[in-house]
Order: sequence, then structure tokens, then C-alpha cells
Amino acid sequence: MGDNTMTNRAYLSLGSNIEPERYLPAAVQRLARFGQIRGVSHVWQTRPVGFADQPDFLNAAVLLETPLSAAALRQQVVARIEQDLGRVRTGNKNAPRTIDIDIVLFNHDVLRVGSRRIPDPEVLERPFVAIPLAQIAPDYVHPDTGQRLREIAMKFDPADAGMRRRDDVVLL
Ligand code: PH2
Ligand code: MG
Ligand code: MG
Repeated sequence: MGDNTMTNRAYLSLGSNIEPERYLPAAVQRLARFGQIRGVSHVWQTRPVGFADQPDFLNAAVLLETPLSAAALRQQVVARIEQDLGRVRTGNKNAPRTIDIDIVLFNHDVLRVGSRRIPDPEVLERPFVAIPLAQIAPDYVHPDTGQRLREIAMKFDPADAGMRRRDDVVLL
């Protein structure tokens, strides 16, 4: 680190419940334009959390290596891709969406990007975040708790969360 070959490792949680079979792969292809994709999880179908009366989600995790800072990644890449793919923001933050891309971990840093904290609390709380993340980086040590992602994910039973793998949806 600290030289001109420095790159950052951004761990992204992706979710969609409007035409997700189309928008999830489209988001990953666009992310690939902004760095090197170093890992993609399986695609998981998951029950909606927070606001139940909406379609199931497809969720996945992506590890993107990029020279961009977390703030630049958020503003120049994530926001733009969400906008390009037709994300409409309404008063309901849990409304159905074509694509949601959250920077949930960034290197082993603890920081704020806008109103969001990294590590995102959802890594510890949500099976649809933790389980795909553990697939791309099982030995990653969480900067707050010292646990590996594989241990964090093990606390969740995918069946309880209504999660099932969707191997028919290919991300790359
Ligand atoms: N995202 C939300 C709210 N609820 N539920 C599932 N299953 N998957 C999500 O990605 C998700 C959610 C807000 O970002
Ligand atoms: Mg989200
Ligand atoms: Mg989001």
C-alpha cells in the first residue's frame, strides 16, 4: 500500500426484485468496467425483509478491486449504475427496486460514506448479505468483531431466511 499500484478491495452486496434475472447480471457487467472483479457469489433468491408485501429478491455479492476511494466508488460508479438501470427512489426506502448496490465492506477500513457506515451493520444482521459475502471471502476478518465471514454466515440458516440458490442466473 501507499505506492502507485495501490488498489482497494470493495465488497458489494447486490439486490433486485424488479426483473432481477435481467438487472443483477447487468449490474455486474457494468461494475466490471470500473475495476477488476475478483469474486462473485452464487445468486440467491431471498424473502423480502422489512416490507413483506413485495416480490422475492435476488441477492449476490461481488468483490471489486478498484483504485477508487469508497466515496468515489459510491458517487461515480454505484449511484450511476443504479440510475442507469432505472432505480427509482421513493419515500419508502424498502420499496421494490431494479437494483441496489451497497458497499458493505471496504478493505478492512471503518469509515463513513454519506449516511452509511462501512462495515455496513447488515453484514452481521442479514443472511442475504452475510451468506453471499462469505462465499467470496470466507476468511475475511470483520474489522468490528474479529470474526471471519464464514463464522458470521454460519449463524444463519438459509432455509429459515427463505433462501435458495438460483444457479440458472449467471452473473459473469
Ligand atoms: N434490501 C432491502 C430491504 N429488504 N430483502 C431482501 N431479501 N434482500 C434485499 O436486498 C433487501 C431486502 C433494502 O435495501
Ligand atoms: Mg440495500
Ligand atoms: Mg442501497
